[in-house]
Amino acid sequence: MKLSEKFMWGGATADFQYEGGFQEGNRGLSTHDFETAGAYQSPRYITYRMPDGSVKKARSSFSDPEDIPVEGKPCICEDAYYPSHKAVDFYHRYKEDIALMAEMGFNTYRFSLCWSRIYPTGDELEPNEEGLRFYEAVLDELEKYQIEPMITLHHDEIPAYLSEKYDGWSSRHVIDCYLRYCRTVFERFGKRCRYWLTFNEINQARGYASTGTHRADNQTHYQAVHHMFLASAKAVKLGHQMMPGSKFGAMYAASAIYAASCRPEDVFYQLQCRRDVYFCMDVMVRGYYPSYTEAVFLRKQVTLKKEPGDAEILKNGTLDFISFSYYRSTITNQSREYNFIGGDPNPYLETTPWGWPIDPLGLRYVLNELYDRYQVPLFIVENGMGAVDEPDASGYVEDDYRIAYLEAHFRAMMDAILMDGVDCFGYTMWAPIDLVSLSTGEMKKRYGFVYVDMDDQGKGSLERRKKKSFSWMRRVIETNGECL
Ligand code: BGP
Repeated sequence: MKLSEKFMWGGATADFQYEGGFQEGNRGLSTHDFETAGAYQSPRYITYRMPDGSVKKARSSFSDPEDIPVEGKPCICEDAYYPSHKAVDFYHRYKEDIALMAEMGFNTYRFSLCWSRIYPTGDELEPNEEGLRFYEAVLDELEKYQIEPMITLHHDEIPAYLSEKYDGWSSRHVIDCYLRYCRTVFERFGKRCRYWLTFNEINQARGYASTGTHRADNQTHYQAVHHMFLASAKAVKLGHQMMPGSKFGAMYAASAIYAASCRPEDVFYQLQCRRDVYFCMDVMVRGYYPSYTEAVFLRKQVTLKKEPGDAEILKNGTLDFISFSYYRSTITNQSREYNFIGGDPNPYLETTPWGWPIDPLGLRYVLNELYDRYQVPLFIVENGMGAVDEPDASGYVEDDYRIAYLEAHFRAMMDAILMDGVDCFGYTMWAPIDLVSLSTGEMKKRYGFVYVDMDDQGKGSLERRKKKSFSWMRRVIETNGECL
């Protein structure tokens, strides 16, 4: 059993977890530059300078309205460690890293552009040439090895200035800023990149880092998401006009969602939770708000501010394919509010050291469910196992647990494609080279085929070393999944 020759195999990364160089090449500050720990850790603090020059430190959830910055450039607190600042230094090591990807046989690589590297504040009219040149150099390197790029335009972050000045995506103005940035990169990279993702895990985008808004209420959240929908649809339309043949997706956090029991109430509750998770794709793939939204908004006391023409924009910018991340399945429980990352333990499944249930069949379930629901091509853009890797005396990591995880997920993916008839045209593993974890901000949660010598405080040589899974993956790709 093997996949077609055209199947796309590769890896995926995000700039703030991988790139570093946060003050190089005229890059502007991005929301993640203010996270001293992972995005889901609390308390998180950001520090910024007030208009009178004083420095304030506040929880990034901004529970106290007094803490909301009014004006002024955000500043970094000197006594804290910020994982995004150095990350694992792809900025200086991209040649070495891409050579490793080529050695594994990747024919695609998904990476995100840092918006504030290209438009440092996000609000200026002219792009930063140095930022564009960096990504051009990355694309040159990929071309050298015939690795097809897939670019994420927005991976859970926005220029910090747009957050401070406009409260991020809660402002409609940010759509214009995003479109200007898209136009620039389409113009510059359009001939070299066919696959584009407008947003990463848009159904999970909530809070300061990913939406840039300082307010956590439902009204602000859904208004911000509405603006992201419009921005995505406009980018898709523009991209299709500027780059004939280009394909657009948006990335969505998927999970097989199981009911707590066969009690009809539990099953019905699970259906409601699934709608919460599918909501974004329903709008972006079908091009309109689904009928159930009305009841949801009523329950959540949300009244969206829409402008005439919004419905038309959504209709004219639907996605060509769906890309998604799959790490785990989840169990819903009516007595607790549904939380995609949490959920009750599943007695039938083992978990990773971070408690994420390992459920390969859940991947086959998700592939089938998505394809049944939308009938558009699918791409698994993130999947992998976060584990604690212990190098032996020579520095070698025998990551058999990772091989077992991937092998089981590849079998499930191949069953969905070859036996169930699902149209899934690619897989990029998260993350081929160790990088900083999004949820915890740690280095010890590692995903890669390549070990990076760096610890949770950013100390280490940054040397890259192949793990056991490296040659295993090369063989899988070489044989298109025949040898697992
Ligand atoms: C996804 C994000 C990635 C990545 C991954 C793994 O939600 O798109 O950026 O980090 O999850 O999560 P973590 O790093 O928290 O283990």
